[in-house]
Amino acid sequence: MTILTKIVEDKAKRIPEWKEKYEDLEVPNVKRASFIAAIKKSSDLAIIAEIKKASPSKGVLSENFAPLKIAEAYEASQVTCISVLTDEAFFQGGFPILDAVSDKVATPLLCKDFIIDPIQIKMAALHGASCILLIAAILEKEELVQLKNVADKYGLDTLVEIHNEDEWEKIKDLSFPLVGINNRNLHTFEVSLTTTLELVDAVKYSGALVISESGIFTRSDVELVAKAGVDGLLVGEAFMKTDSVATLKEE
Ligand code: IGP
Repeated sequence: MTILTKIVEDKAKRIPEWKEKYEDLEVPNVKRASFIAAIKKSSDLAIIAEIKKASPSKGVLSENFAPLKIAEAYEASQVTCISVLTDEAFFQGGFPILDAVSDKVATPLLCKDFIIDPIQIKMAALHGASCILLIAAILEKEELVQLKNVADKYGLDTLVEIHNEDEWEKIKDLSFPLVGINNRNLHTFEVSLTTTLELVDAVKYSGALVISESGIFTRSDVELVAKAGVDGLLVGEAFMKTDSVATLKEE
């Protein structure tokens, strides 16, 4: 069993408890900072900076994890958007973190989780997200359509994530406006920026905005994927470890 399968099994177990807690709550009709609009508006390469305490592949990334301080530092560095890990079991994140960050900053927020059920999208909306992640590797085509519709209903944008040609084939006629190419294989944890280089042309040709996700550490990594034509980057570990948005942004 791969780690991704384990994560999804764990999520499935928690759904009943979340349904009970959140099903009757109304999502207020609030004006959310638009995630996709922020990426479109960014004249430079968009940067989505992630708040991630730990990961199953790397263990704890930040010993003195202070999510609100990180969020403020990200906002001060004028990142385009912020991604907040809300998975507890494997990434030591949580919805309370998303909630607190959304109170603190105006930067559009991505709820970074393994979404398999509409209730999780409601939770993202209730805790201040502007965008949700849908992972093509764990969802059937019909589920992707259904979950995207739920996000639309709550006024949330959707970032759909792919890692290979088959996943692109699965989503390519669904007209997702924002597509992430994950350089990390979530089954094996192997990371290669070649993944972005191989998929970027097809995704761009469809008219979607393209984000290169994971494994970006150096200025030359940035240049490699930027040259390939992506619209933005999603960076976690490099920022969590070095607190260095500037090193990737500066020429
Ligand atoms: C960030 P990195 O290698 O910079 O820390 O990666 C982000 O792309 C990664 O956390 C991620 C992720 C995911 C996490 C991409 N897709 C799906 C959980 C679920």
